[in-house]
Amino acid sequence: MKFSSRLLLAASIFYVHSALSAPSPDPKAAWVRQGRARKAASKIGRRWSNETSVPPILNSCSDSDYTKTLAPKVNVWGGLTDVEAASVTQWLFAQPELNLTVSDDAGEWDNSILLVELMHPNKTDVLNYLDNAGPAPTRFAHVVLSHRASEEPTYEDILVGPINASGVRNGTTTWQPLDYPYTRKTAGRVRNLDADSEDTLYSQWIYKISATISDITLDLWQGTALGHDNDTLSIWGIDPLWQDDGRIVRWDAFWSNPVDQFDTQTLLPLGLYFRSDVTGRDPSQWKFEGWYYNGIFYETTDAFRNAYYTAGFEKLGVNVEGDWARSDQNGPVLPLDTAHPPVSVAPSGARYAVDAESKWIQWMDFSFFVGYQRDTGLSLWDIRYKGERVLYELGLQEALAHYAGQDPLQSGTAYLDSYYGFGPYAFELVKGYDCPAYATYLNTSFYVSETTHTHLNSLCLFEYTADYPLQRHSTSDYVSATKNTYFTIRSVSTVGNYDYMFSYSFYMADGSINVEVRASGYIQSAYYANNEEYGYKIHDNLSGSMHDHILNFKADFDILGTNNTVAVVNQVPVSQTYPWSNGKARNTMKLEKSYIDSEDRSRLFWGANSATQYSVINKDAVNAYGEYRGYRIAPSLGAIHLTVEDSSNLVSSARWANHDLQITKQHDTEPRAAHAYNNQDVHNPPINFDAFFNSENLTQTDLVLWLNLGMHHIPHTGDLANTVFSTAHAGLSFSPLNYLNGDPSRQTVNQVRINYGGGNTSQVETFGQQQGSCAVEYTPAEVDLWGYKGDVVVRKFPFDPNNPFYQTDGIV
Ligand SMILES: *[C@@H]1O[C@H](CO)[C@@H](O)[C@H](O)[C@H]1NC(C)=O
Ligand SMILES: *[C@@H]1O[C@H](CO)[C@@H](O)[C@H](O)[C@H]1NC(C)=O
Ligand SMILES: *[C@@H]1O[C@H](CO)[C@@H](O)[C@H](O)[C@H]1NC(C)=O
Ligand SMILES: *[C@@H]1O[C@H](CO)[C@@H](O)[C@H](O)[C@H]1NC(C)=O
Ligand SMILES: *[C@@H]1O[C@H](CO)[C@@H](O)[C@H](O)[C@H]1NC(C)=O
Ligand SMILES: *[C@@H]1O[C@H](CO)[C@@H](O)[C@H](O)[C@H]1NC(C)=O
Ligand SMILES: *[C@@H]1O[C@H](CO)[C@@H](O)[C@H](O)[C@H]1NC(C)=O
Ligand SMILES: *[C@@H]1O[C@H](CO)[C@@H](O)[C@H](O)[C@H]1NC(C)=O
Ligand SMILES: *[C@@H]1O[C@H](CO)[C@@H](O)[C@H](O)[C@H]1NC(C)=O
Ligand SMILES: *[C@@H]1O[C@H](CO)[C@@H](O)[C@H](O)[C@H]1NC(C)=O
Ligand SMILES: CC(=O)N[C@H]1CO[C@H](CO)[C@@H](O)[C@@H]1O
Ligand SMILES: [Cu+2]
Repeated sequence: MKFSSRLLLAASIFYVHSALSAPSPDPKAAWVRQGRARKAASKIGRRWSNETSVPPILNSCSDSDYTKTLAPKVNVWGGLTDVEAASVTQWLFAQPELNLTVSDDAGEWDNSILLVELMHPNKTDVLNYLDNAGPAPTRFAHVVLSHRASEEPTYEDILVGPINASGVRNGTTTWQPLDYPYTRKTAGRVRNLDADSEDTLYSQWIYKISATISDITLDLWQGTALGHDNDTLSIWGIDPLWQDDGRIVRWDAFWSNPVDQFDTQTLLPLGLYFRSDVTGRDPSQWKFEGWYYNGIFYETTDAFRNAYYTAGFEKLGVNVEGDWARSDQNGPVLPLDTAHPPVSVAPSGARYAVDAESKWIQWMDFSFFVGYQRDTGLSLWDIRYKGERVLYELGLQEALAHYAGQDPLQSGTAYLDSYYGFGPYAFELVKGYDCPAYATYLNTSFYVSETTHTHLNSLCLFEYTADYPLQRHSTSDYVSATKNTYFTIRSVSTVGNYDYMFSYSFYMADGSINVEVRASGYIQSAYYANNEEYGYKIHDNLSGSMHDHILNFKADFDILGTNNTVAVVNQVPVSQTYPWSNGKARNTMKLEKSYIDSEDRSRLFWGANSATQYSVINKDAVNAYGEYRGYRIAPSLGAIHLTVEDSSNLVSSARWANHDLQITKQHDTEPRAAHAYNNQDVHNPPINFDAFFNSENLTQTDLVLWLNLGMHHIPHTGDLANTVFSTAHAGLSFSPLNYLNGDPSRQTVNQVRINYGGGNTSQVETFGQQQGSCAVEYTPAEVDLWGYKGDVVVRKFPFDPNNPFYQTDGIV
């Protein structure tokens, strides 16, 4: 443990004022006075009516002191209740044809339950409920089964329902194969390439191959990978597996083990690779197919061994863990760096309302529901601005990390991370680091092995005031400026070596919504040899393996109704003659306006020089000046697509990755761009995004935008020990376009106009800002991090709601 005592920061108390409305002879004294009074008056847990027009009086410094509210409707994306999940689980075990074994007892030839979660209802039914006072959609559970009691193991998606708050309804609840949301119709089944346990794979295959050259591994690296406690090497390889010509082929590589708790393995490649054909479930039928070392492929172990023991064989160096690979403080302490840096505080407490149980959030003129799923983690639903729905759904679909290299391991790596899932890896946030200390934290849950794991404090909500104003203007007699305050909901998922931070931000100021993703954590590096064309040399024998991160987001816009159109406004250079130009052409520019009318023309790029504006508009909704009301869609940074064309690794499993933005007509049968098991059958994946494009008319109909964000990541020395969020960053912005008749930010009182002249100030206008301020003790700004707990687990079969326990290692 790094901390030797509880972090308690003593008692320097300072006072924060939100604003002053009038000149004060001794402002400091006034802050102190008001601060004390306000603090004494602070209350926890007020209720705020769902009518936004009733302004609550806020005057507390407490952190999670949000206003409690009640969602206007049931959150139909909010997940199963504990009772529902337990009931469905129990019911599944009672269905003899499913032939299920409890996960803890299941071996690699037994069927088991991988997932029980809420099936998202169809949009058609939800809109009827939200907008037409129809009934709440019938609830179903989405269940994933692992059929391993078979020579041809499969994953199987099924639907179980109807269910209600009491759970399954004996007699009426049934299960059915689920394939309506997938483009491939195989009764919800997709083959399972991972049915054999790691134990079998390693003990019966990988370690046996490693043993055939343990003399060489000892000689090269003073280590072995044999499955013994004293192993200092590990072996692992490509994802997805090669799936060509009906064969399943692995490439594996040797890596050094970390020598301490730091997760350094992906920085310690050793440069030796082997190929094996592992088609089928019988290891005796698997075939070893060769070694690759320093640019040479050896078809047999004998060939490799003979070469190795031949004089002149070049033995390459080792990557050795050191402080360069550890994320702790390292190097001389910078001037004054031990002093505490500035912190942000919320002197009036939270200015938002939350229904924590329903996960419905209201901030200023925005409101939305929060959804959460195993595959994709956080999603936002029914996002409204000034009472009107702007987006029905906004959320991650898939995250791809596509590597390249001269070696087969980097060349063969193209992680599709929803296979691992963003939900299970959204760990507890670090207060004061991942989010401001005063943020509100919510839990998220996911199902694994007949339990529900809850990641405590894994979503955060907070307001933040940017370090630059939203608006300002100076003249010779006044200056005006407006604070730039926004609201963010955030989660972080650590999928293996990488940490992805997802932030959705709302700007009261102008009504815009931003989507941001940042990446940190450990890179997957390459062995240096021969990889010059695929990265920089970043350590002794290490190459920063080039890769593209591409993350696909679904944005189901509904601008003033579901019938929308995508408008394109292109700024072009022209040579134009005007009635007043003496017959001479003037070199100038103008706008070319058009619409995306068909799925035949809806797979798009942002365009050169940022000269193309895309927006979602409603041709049946014009503003006071006759322009169509809409939202503009623009990249703010790193809105990129995959460099690799027709990837040999991915084949048809990530056809969403090669454009910047793509538009389809909304269908309940096309809810997601990718399936968690697309990597199990890349030639014929459960969801092939190409199949969404079938020439449908996109004029004034319900549209979905599929938007890619990412980074072309060529790691350099600064990626060691970890990639940093500041540069590995991408974002999109959705902003009102002729949507309102003016700039809505003029509504905020958090602006000032100062009239001045002749060296004097004659007026400070603060528009009725709360003079309120409160004493902020330093301690609450610095969180007590000894409350960090990890996951809490509740057993579902048998259902044992009263005995939760803490566990962090049973996560699949
Ligand atoms: C507020 O809640 C009440 C009671 O739940 C409901 O009748 C009313 O329609 C809601 N108002 C809005 C604006 O959602
Ligand atoms: C049920 O699964 C077991 C393994 O758990 C298997 O041995 C058995 O053959 C299966 N029964 C049927 C009817 O498929
Ligand atoms: C959702 O819509 C699809 C496609 O229309 C349909 O097959 C399916 O039964 C619907 N699901 C529910 C729960 O109504
Ligand atoms: C669930 O449905 C069953 C059967 O229709 C009904 O008896 C029960 O009251 C319902 N439970 C709830 C909480 O609505
Ligand atoms: C439904 O059946 C299960 C056993 O299959 C039983 O444990 C449960 O109590 C029943 N539920 C209802 C509401 O009858
Ligand atoms: C590692 O342990 C195995 C048995 O557990 C032993 O045979 C072997 O000699 C050990 N290797 C080294 C390098 O110590
Ligand atoms: C998160 O879970 C913990 C433990 O179950 C609970 O005490 C806490 O109230 C939950 N937080 C919220 C915001 O629901
Ligand atoms: C959308 O447009 C279609 C075709 O013009 C029309 O039939 C439908 O009623 C419209 N839908 C809505 C919700 O306005
Ligand atoms: C799409 O539908 C609109 C309105 O129904 C029609 O005017 C237009 O010609 C259609 N576009 C295409 C490409 O078929
Ligand atoms: C500004 O204030 C000073 C000092 O109070 C005063 O002497 C001067 O006349 C003022 N000037 C104007 C233009 O009001
Ligand atoms: C090719 C290369 O740069 N090899 C280096 C590997 O690392 C050792 C030190 O660990 C160096 O001595 C080698 O030159
Ligand atoms: Cu990266």
